[in-house]
Amino acid sequence: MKLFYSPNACSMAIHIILEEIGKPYELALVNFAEAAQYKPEYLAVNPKSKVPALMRDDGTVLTELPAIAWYLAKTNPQANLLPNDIESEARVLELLEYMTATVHMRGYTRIFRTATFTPTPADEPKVVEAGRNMVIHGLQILEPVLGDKDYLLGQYSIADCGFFYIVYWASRRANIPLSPALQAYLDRLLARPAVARMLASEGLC
Ligand SMILES: N[C@@H](CCC(=O)N[C@@H](CS)C(=O)NCC(=O)O)C(=O)O
Repeated sequence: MKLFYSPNACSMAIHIILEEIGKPYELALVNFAEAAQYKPEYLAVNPKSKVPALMRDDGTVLTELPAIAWYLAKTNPQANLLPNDIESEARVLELLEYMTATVHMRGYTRIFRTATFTPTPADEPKVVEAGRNMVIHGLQILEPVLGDKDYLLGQYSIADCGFFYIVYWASRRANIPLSPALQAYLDRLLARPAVARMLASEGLC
């Protein structure tokens, strides 16, 4: 199993899941600073030019964060990263889809890749502002799902591995203040050994 990743990218969610599972895996750095995601070598792995991508032992590649997360949880039931009932699975997929497709793609991407949203540099502050508002709205949608539980579903799951990067980016990349409940949630996740190993491996601590 090989994870194609970039440090501090959303691939960190899958990196955490692999650490939680605890089986041997390889990491392959896709160097965004060198635009490696657009080079033929990586296009042969993932023509979408995105991380995460997971190469399985038979050489086939799985892309899209929610699909990879679900696949890893289902193929490693001993890791207990996905409750074994249809309603919970649907809720986990609902959460991961919202985090990646809405909060990340529509919100954070406006903040981090601003120039791709407007041809007019003078408009960029407005694009960033719109992105920030989308992330803040996303956190307002997701926080009540957490409620006063330790983790989104009560028990720790792949949904929390996804929510980790959403909350971590707010705090460490986008300077978006966290509510006390979300700060406590982030601290809880940071205290997990698998998260600490991921951060160390990605050079983030
Ligand atoms: N929908 C994809 C999105 C992945 C994504 O946007 N990844 C970013 C890193 S956080 C990326 O690879 N960006 C490279 C680029 O757009 O050039 C997923 O869920 O996996």
